Amino acid sequence: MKISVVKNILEANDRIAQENRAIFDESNLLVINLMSSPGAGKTSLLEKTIDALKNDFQIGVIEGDIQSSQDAERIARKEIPVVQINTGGACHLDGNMIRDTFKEFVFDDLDLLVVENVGNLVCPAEFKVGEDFKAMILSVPEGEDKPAKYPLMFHESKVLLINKIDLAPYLDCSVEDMKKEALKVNPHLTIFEVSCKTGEGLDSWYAWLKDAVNNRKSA
Ligand SMILES: Nc1nc2c(ncn2[C@@H]2O[C@H](COP(=O)(O)OP(=O)(O)OP(=O)(O)O)[C@@H](O)[C@H]2O)c(=O)[nH]1
Ligand SMILES: [Mg+2]
Ligand SMILES: [Zn+2]
Repeated sequence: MKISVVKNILEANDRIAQENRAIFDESNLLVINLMSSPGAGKTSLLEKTIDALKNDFQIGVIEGDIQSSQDAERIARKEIPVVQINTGGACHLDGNMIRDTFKEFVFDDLDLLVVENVGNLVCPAEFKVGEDFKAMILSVPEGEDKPAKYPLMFHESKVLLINKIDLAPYLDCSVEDMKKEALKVNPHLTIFEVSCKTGEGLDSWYAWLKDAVNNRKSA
């Protein structure tokens, strides 16, 4: 009985996500659902990515947090459209919450919409919001055992950014092993090794993302 209740919630959410998707499709908008545990660097990656690509594309951001608007304030400094969702306790975003932000955006004016999910390595991976794909960050201090212990997010993501590689020399953690462990869970992952602090590795991510936005626009 319990299992069927959970299944119904996920099925209902999938339907709403599909409706969101149809609306994004009308504007050929690339939508990324960005996930990670708290503090892995989602907002830092967004700040860097906006700086690098804001002359090429119109970017919008939806910030999801349990409480506070600090992340939205960081993004608003970049002078791009941003909406903060406060889930008031819920530890992930769902399709309905995303839909509630639609009145704040003009999607025809955007090329890329990034949804920064609530910091949580578990259930955000279960809920679609209408995204083209999920991307996740694993930061070096979290350790190389995370893909094996929290496999769903790695399994559901198309892109993995291994962030904070600048810290690797100070930790007993090998970026190579992190990569290997992630690929064991999902051999199809596209992986970038980056530091949002030093900027190392970010150029390949920007180039990949530019292609993804352009492909979406011409689809
Ligand atoms: N050394 C180092 N620190 C980083 C790097 N990227 C982010 N940080 C720091 O990590 C902390 C958390 O970064 P955020 O970007 O706020 O992380 P987040 O995933 O958005 O956090 P939540 O939204 O709270 O889940 C901040 O103090 C950042 O400055 C990095 O590549 N190297
Ligand atoms: Mg954040
Ligand atoms: Zn949750």
